[in-house]
Amino acid sequence: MKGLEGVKRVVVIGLGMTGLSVVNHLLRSTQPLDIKVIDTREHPPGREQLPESVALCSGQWQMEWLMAADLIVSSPGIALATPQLQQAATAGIEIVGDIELFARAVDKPVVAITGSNGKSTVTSLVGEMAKEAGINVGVGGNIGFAALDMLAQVHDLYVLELSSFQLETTSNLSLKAAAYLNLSEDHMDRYPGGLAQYSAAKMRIFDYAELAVFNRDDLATQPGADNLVSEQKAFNGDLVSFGLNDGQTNHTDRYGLVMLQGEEWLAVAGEPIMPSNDIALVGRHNVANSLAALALADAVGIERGAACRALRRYNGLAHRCQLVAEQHGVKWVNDSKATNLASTLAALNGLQLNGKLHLLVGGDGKGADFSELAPVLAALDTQLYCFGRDGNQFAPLVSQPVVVETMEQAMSQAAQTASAGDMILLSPACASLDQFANFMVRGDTFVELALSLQHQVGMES
Ligand code: UMA
Ligand code: ADP
Repeated sequence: MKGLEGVKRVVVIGLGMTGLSVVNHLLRSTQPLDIKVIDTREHPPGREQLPESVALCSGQWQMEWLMAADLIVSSPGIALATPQLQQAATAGIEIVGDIELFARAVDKPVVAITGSNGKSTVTSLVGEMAKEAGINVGVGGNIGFAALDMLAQVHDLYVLELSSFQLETTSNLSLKAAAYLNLSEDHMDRYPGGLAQYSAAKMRIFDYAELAVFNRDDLATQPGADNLVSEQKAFNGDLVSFGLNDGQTNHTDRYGLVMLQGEEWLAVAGEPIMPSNDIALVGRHNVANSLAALALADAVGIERGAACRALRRYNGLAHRCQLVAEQHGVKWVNDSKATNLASTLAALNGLQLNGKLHLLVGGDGKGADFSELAPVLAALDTQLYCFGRDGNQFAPLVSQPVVVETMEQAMSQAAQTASAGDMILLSPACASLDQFANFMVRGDTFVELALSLQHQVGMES
């Protein structure tokens, strides 16, 4: 198999979505490989789908397997700093991730997207633009469809969402274009070196990119911005930026906004393309996301007309600021994918309500500092409901928080006090893993309960 020359014994760490895709990818190879899987969970999710020919050790590490491997393929949920992996690395055993295997195997153009927020939105937008142009496109990666599974079918273009975890174990990913959307605090529990270490992982997306797309409203995303980190490779490709202004201060500022007869338009190099109000997605952050998607679409030659049709039509993924119920004048909005502070701030930015905002926050805070939320909440008429393991970290941000254990309790209290004109918004600024299997289950639970509670709005118990 290309990129696996001389490899016989492969140990895959993790049997989630990634681990299983790695095993299936390796099994598609004609090269004789001895594949073993280790997952530290007692009951890893992929067990039932694992072919019998592949040995599994679950609930613990199997150091004998690990130290005898020619190659270790580690899942993104496992930190490279884990002592067992460090021991293998010190012994000179190569450790890669699924995206590195994808990079070694793929033979069609690839564009990739990273950033703290907006990755899935931009990834799916570029996918929609390509489909609209009649291109047979594969869309995957961190978005929830393992990258290697895309290789089981033939595509002419790949759009890849990449997390910092995936980029840490990727070294040779050639890209037609790469976008780094924005940087804000997230996953601090995995980055003891703080934001600089987290950003350095994201910057790796530019290592072999022909074109770098960065955010001129967030210059931390510009190649080389993290020159504090010595291992950063110098970027030699082309550069373009996107931003919520007319740019044009230098040649890289191609994707921006212009005013035309009193109306705001998306523009490329100052040329108006379409009114920003025609974008089906709502919110200022989605204008920025649309510009980034346009830049990537242009880089792979997607016809501009098709790209604009996709922007007019595509109204987004579930669990991102989605209106899911409206009764008695009260809106219930599911933003379960807001798993960090910046995404919650984006949901609150420009929010205009006649009534009160009932904001549900909490879960696994991943070591973040939430104090930036306090002035934003003070400027809105807000009742804050705090739930989950780290819910109490939000309580000091407002004068009269409601602190409960579960999201369900928060929702029933909000339903009792809400009245016409109010919004009940789940935008938790935290991961869900303390109380839910993932953010989708948390969002689905919110929707289910919203649909039953919406009729009880305003009925004090
Ligand atoms: N785990 C163990 N022991 C193991 C292996 C995993 O305890 O031996 C735990 C991890 O710590 C983690 C969980 O199991 O809590 C899942 O880890 P995993 O690496 O097996 O995850 P996958 O099921 O393969 O899903 C991963 C991404 N998950 C993570 O990076 C944690 C998915 O992104 C991604 O969609 C999928 O690969 C396909 O590429 C999810 C995510 O939360 C949506 N990503 C983070 C984010 O977006 O913020 C980075
Ligand atoms: P990601 O894949 O990076 O998590 P998503 O597109 O799934 O990004 O959106 C995650 C959360 O971030 C949602 O709450 C969404 O409303 C918010 N969001 C989307 N784009 C941006 C952006 N450009 N800046 C800030 N928040 C954003």
